[in-house]
Amino acid sequence: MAVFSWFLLLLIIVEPSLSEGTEQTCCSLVSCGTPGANGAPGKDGRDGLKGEKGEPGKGLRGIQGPPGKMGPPGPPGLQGLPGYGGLKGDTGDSSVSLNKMSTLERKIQQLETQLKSINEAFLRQVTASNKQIQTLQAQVDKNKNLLTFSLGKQTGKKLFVTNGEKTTFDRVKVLCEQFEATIATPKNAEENKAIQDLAEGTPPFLGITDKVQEGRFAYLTGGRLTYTNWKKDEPNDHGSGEDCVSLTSDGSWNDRSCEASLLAVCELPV
Ligand SMILES: [Ca+2]
Ligand SMILES: [Ca+2]
Repeated sequence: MAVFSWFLLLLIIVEPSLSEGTEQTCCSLVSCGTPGANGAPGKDGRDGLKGEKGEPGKGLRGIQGPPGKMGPPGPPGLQGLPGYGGLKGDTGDSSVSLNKMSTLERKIQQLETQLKSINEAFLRQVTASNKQIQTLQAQVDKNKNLLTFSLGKQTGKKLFVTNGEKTTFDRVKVLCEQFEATIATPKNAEENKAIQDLAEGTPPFLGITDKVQEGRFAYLTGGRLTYTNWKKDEPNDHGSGEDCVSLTSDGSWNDRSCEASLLAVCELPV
């Protein structure tokens, strides 16, 4: 039995090596056995290589969609070449042009004349305004200086004022001139009393000197004295000389040095 089995196996192995001519003999040998049942299908093989792109299909194309949104503006283009010059115009009528020119020139001259007149009038107004401003400023300065003085004493047509400052004769003269006043100069007993009351015991300078001629006292305007009230034994031109005049506390006059520091009293017309 074992020998028979080996014989059958030998036949099966030798069968593929037989020639076609011997196939019929071999089949007769195989058909002799019972055919085996079909085995189960094998596993799927690996994916093959990708084929070439096929031809476009022959179906209907879809409808074209709406246009997309407008994109951002592009950069400005290069400047174009200059255009050609225009055609030469027709020659005008020389007589009409000259008339128009002369008319225009006359109008321009008229306008220039008017403009010049306006400028001159404007300058006159500006100059007048400046003068008015200067006048007003001078008045303000005068009143300002006047306000620095105490409320003075008025008698007759004069107002005597003082700022309480004690200084030299020349300085008092300048102070008074700053607001168009002069140094207090009594021309009668009433004015003399008004200055005395205002001074309140402090001797003031009077607008009287003998600078021009020693011993010959006169007003600053040069006129001779029309009223005097000298103290006894005055004027005496004491010491190195006394060419100015002051009012004493009792209202009498005394010649004093012009460099002394005495009260500044000015008089103003009212
Ligand atoms: Ca003198
Ligand atoms: Ca004296």
